[in-house]
Amino acid sequence: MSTLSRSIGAFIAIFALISTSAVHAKAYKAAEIYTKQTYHYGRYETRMKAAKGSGILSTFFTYKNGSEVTGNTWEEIDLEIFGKNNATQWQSNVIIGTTPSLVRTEGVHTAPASLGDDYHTYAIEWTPEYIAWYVDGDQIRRITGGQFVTSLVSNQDIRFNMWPCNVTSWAGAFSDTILPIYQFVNYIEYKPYDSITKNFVGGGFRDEFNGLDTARWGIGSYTFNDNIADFDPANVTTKNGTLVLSLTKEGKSAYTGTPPVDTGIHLEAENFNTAGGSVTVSGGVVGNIDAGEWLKYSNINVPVTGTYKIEYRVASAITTAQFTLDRDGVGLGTLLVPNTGGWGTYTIISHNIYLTAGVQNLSVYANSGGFNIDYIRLKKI
Ligand SMILES: [Ca+2]
Ligand SMILES: [Ca+2]
Repeated sequence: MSTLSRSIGAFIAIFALISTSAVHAKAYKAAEIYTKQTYHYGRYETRMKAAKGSGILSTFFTYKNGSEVTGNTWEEIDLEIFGKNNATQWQSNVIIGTTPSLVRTEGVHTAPASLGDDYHTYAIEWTPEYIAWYVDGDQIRRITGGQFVTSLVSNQDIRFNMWPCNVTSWAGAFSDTILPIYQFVNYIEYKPYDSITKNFVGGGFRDEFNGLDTARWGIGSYTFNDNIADFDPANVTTKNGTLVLSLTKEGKSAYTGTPPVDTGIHLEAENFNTAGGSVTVSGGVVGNIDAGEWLKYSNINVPVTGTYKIEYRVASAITTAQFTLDRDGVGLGTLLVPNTGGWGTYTIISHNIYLTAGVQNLSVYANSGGFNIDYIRLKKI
């Protein structure tokens, strides 16, 4: 967001050359990581559990390093979850312009439930044609064309941070009685965009945060005017395949507990590992699925044993489509796909399936063809 960005500029310009003594200037310690490499058009997906509390932001964004230098073009795409109001709101932004004259488009979105109670899937799609934000597979905002799309021409790095903001009119008033608090991140996945096929393709990366890969990630060690805390490397930790960003009082330790288990799984249907038959992928969905064809998702790690609600976002213009979910070749449950009113009219259908913990292969097998599928999401109930 704007305030962060404005302030980052001021800070980096002034403090980049100053020793780490500046890091210990504030009474609170927050956390940030950023990729050392930069990326371009693609799909950026993460699953994270935001921190709750007024004045707090849990973020996932892309940023052109050096945007903050006066005279440079600013390029940034944000997804920022407010801790205020029980972490039910978040903001989408694109920031462009020539520093310090920035131009922003900001959207504030309300989620159906707190984003601080559980992990959710967040995705940013950045292409030459559009920028879109998704939560749990559902598109929440899309900008098609115009200056906010066409001005993003440079590579950007990927960042996560969690911090307390002193702009109370925007983030709410911070009180240190809520400390310590944490943002938990299960993974980040980047898939580049193929501008010819207009699909997101291989060649990116997925980081499960089984430890912090310091070849990939830099750790924030700075602050800026609107940040009530310093970014302190000590407050970036990983445990059990989870990145933890801590916000603490100075002198207190980072998270020492066991991170909450992420009992949700998000599968974009088009991300199948193998397909049987001649299905097609276009616009982020799989179509032309005929009877006997299937989509296989390999090495899915079911975190705990139990009953999962499994949801499928599907479309069909006929009444006979039907598929079976199978695990390593054994059928688990069959669903009829209703006529949703057209091939481009999507609805979510679901069933409850008992799954045992462990790594397994899940497949969607078309007993009867004639449906399109966008995503599959699993959540333990
Ligand atoms: Ca993980
Ligand atoms: Ca999809």
